[in-house]
Amino acid sequence: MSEFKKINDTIAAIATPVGQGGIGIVRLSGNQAFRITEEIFVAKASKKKSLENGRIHYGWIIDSNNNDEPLDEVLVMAFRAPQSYTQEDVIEINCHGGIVVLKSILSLILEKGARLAEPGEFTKRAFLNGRIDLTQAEAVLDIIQSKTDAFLRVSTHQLKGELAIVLEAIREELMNVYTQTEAFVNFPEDEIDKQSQSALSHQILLVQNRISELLVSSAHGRVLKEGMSLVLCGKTNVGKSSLLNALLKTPRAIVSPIAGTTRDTIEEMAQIQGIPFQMIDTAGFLNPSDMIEEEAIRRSRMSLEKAEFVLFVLDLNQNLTQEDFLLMEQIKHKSMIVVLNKKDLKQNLDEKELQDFLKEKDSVKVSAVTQEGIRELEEKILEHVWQGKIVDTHGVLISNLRHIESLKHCEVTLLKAQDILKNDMPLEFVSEEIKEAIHFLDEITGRDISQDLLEKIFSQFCIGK
Ligand SMILES: Nc1nc2c(ncn2[C@@H]2O[C@H](COP(=O)(O)OP(=O)(O)OP(=O)(O)O)[C@@H](O)[C@H]2O)c(=O)[nH]1
Ligand SMILES: [Mg+2]
Repeated sequence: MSEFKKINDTIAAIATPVGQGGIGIVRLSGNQAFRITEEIFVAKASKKKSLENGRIHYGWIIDSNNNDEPLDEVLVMAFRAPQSYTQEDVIEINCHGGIVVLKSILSLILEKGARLAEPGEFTKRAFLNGRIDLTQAEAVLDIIQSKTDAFLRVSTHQLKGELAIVLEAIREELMNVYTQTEAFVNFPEDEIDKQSQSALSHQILLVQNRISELLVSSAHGRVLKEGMSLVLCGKTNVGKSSLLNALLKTPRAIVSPIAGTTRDTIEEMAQIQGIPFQMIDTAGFLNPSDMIEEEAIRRSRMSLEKAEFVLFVLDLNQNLTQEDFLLMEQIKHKSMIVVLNKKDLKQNLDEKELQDFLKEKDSVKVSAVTQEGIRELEEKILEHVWQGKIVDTHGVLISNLRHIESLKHCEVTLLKAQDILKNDMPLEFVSEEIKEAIHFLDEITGRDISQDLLEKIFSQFCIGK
């Protein structure tokens, strides 16, 4: 990290959310953190002002602008470098959780010489000081933003540094290849023989396979992080909104026997066994009777176009109509489950008419009213998401777009290196490609990253983290 300028100043920020709470925390990091705190804090027991490392001190913050009047009763935690979050001297002041008291304490700290921290600056310092790598820093953000248990688990593994360990092992392999190619480049009298050439190619292939595996896992990682969009579509009155409510387990959408009840698209996040889904209920798709319905249909179509997954709903109680067939034609290429709803009523739908459409599609009979079949539908949705593969959330799962991009670049570079070897081109070129591949890995872990990219990553954090 030598290219980044050394950090000398002391930063401070409110680390807890704005609003009322049991406690609020103001945090300082830097070589003046102890001095500043000692100037505004009086310990109750000893009346001593110096803060002992690794202890929690009980006392008062005093207001030097107001005759040293007590400002709040607090607990002060003191961490000397390098045993702290940032590896610098860190102080955390636990005060009462009100915005005025937090702001007053922060102002005192800033008056005594600290600077207001930028978003994510504490974590950035932890990275710059070498306590964590960039994937761990990003895991901190993922944990804070995690919407599901499953994604939280993945992020925790990343925070422990498991992704970095995998990437470091890959990097070592590539370094090994690089050293070999450089040796041949630097000692051209030792011309590479066919056997060494194919051994090198094999080594590169193994690394490339490992990267491909990580990229395959990224599809699951993305789903865990952001959720998959799932659109409910079908002609009017088949029970789309009832089904949405059944999956959400709450009466979110209005349901009624009147055709055209849902006019605008309704979007709601839901979890199925800890996996997040963006569920979108739509209005019917055909025969608008007024301008509002026309707009509703336009929106429904837009949602359908963007949908990663479709639940196509049919009413078992009704015969299939022209409208159903028209819709089937429009969505036949989508990834979907056909939901045959209203299983509790008499079946009038002739399944033979559906034979062709259902040939390569999964279907399930449910009743949104009695909930029969809903569990089976959920299982089927999950099966489709994982495409039969069990996701091992205990292992490493790539979910960050930045990591995915760098890994893709790395993969392409390794393919190029193999092509060069295959075509007996000069080994310098192979060497160059391997160096480039290592650079892409280093971009992920932060070993080799531009200041701009670093700023961009940490700007997504909140102040105080
Ligand atoms: N018996 C029975 N009735 C159902 C079932 N699902 C929905 N219904 C009824 O069917 C009618 C239409 O349901 P909705 O959920 O509003 O249907 P929709 O497809 O959203 O309709 P639009 O928004 O108008 O396109 C309501 O009276 C529901 O109570 C079911 O599984 N069994
Ligand atoms: Mg509806």
